[in-house]
Amino acid sequence: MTPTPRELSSAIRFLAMDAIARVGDGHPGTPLGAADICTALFTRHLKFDPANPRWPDRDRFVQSNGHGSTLIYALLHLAGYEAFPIEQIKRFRELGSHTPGHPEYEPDHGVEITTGPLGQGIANAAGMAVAEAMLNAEFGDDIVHHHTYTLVGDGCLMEGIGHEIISLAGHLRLGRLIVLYDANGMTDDGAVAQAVSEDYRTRFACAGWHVQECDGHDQDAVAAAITTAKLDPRPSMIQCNTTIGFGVPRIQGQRVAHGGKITADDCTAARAHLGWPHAPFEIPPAILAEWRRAGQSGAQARQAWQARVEAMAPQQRAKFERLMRGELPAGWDAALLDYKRQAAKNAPTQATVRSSGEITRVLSQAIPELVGGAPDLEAATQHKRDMRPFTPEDRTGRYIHYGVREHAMGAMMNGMAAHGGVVPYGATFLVFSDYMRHSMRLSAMMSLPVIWVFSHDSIGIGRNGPTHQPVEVLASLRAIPNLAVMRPCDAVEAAECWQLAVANRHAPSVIVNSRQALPTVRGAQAAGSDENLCARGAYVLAEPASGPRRATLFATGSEVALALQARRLLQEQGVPTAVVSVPCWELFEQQDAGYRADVIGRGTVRVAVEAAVGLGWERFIGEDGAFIGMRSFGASGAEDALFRHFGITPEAVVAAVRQRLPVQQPQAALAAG
Ligand SMILES: Cc1ncc(C[n+]2csc(CCOP(=O)(O)OP(=O)(O)O)c2C)c(N)n1
Repeated sequence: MTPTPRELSSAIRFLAMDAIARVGDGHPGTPLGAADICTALFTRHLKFDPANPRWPDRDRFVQSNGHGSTLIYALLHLAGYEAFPIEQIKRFRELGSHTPGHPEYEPDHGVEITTGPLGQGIANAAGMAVAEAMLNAEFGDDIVHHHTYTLVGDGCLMEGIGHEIISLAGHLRLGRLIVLYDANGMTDDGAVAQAVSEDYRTRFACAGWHVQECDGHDQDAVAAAITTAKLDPRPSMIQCNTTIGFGVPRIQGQRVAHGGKITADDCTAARAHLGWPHAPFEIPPAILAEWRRAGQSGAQARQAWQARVEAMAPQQRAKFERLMRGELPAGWDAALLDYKRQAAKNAPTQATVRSSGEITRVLSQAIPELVGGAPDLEAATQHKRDMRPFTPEDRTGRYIHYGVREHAMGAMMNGMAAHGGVVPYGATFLVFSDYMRHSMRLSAMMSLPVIWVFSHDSIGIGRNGPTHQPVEVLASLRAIPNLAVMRPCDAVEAAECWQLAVANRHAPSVIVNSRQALPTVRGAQAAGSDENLCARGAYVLAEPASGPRRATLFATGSEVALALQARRLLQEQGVPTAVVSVPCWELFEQQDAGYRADVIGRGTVRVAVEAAVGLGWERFIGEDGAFIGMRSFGASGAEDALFRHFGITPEAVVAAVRQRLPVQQPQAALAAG
């Protein structure tokens, strides 16, 4: 007999419940409450093929309320994903399992993105929908036409990032984005009404969304609403009214259902309540078969799609397949190298943010899939250049006007990178990176190739004052594992940092630029060679003019020129001094010990200079070295006045070196002794 819809969703409920009961913790409320919504989606709508999890034209499913992760694990198991046999469900939350506490990005196994920090998932989904719309515009419905579904709870909609996305996705008319809102009226603290009084339906509607409401436990109603949603050109929100913890008599509809413990008695009571006589982790064959049938239903569509890809014009097909592999066009960096050579030759004195903007113009011509944006800072960051905007009317544009929405930009870029087929970068002021810090952290955790570009990187911005002058941000970004934080010192290094960032398709990069003009210091050195010195993370920019090195000055970005001035003064005073440019700590740490030792110059007096707090510089300067930088927030004033006021000057560097130089015995005295 064909299983009933309720039996299909009960399979999810009991897998989730038994997994949570077994390990002793987890969040039962979401999987129990949203099981019917997801059953309707997976068995009647979702276009996917568990045998080919990476099928480019699959629908994307993002469980934004990641705390209820047993829901997606149960779905992946039931649908037949290889990495999710029943043993994995039993190993929920165990070290090394595919079933960690929150879903972790595993595109080879059906987990499209890491979720857990509430609101990220819905924003990732919007980014995926943007990528889909762009690729659809280029390759047509036959090759790219899929939906992005995201299951969200109240938490995702309460978060500010959720609101940014509602607003922007509505504006951009991301019609193939469908939000399934698990409206259970509960959060961890209890009733949503304790903290919310607006009507979400109205909120979505006035942002330009298509809005429906249905009984989230009526699978026919949910499936019908999805059908209607697909037909509407606007993004859709379906408010699915549910009971949190559905099916467990003690907890359903209660606050405790959100994250409370599930006992053996609860499991027994739920079995009686829902008519599920089966043992823990046992799914009756007929029910499993029906789920597997749903899992296999996409195979034919995928094969038909594959045939259409094979019938594409060879050039178009080659491009599509290259994009899907995440490869860059052949020779993508030729024009960039040319830019670098020109910069070395012309030695401009200009802000690195200007160079960075010029570079994006070069790169956007060489890499058509480059997708840019800056949250309302187009003029200040200059990274739009010739790019046309991506709008509801024109999906071929590659520049997104995010509006003043850093959170949205950050998480959408992650979504785009996870979707594939586009290369996202986003630019804003360094001090506002904190608004997207969580997205940055997640990009590093997932190793997504997102390029985070910043400008206005220090007190060098001058009169805008301490609110806009980052001092602690470099240190805090450097603390994020797997994130290459690069701070170029001139146009040449800017080109090198961009080359590294774009080439790295397996991790995110950060490029931090100055607002103030900086001289080209790599001119002569870079003129004769295309070698990317920034790839080493740190390198000797200037050797001592004569004699063995006695002092080593480390600097990044705008302070490299300052260090060179200090070196000149020291050389005049007879102190052989080297200057080391340190564009990227992360890359330097990957060099071999011999190279690092050569650069660091132990046994010499070591001074680092950076217009930021000194946290972490000990690794370069050792315990006896000096750090010249910021010890407080900045201030409003002229750039030059600020550098003097905070003691970040060549003279201060010279004084710090001289204080630390061992007294040299006169030669005559040594000989006599
Ligand atoms: C940014 C963020 N803040 C806080 C949390 C902790 N947290 C996890 S779930 C949750 C409540 C979410 O409520 P809801 O989305 O309604 O989930 P439900 O109660 O339906 O399971 C909170 C506060 C989090 N994961 N992310």
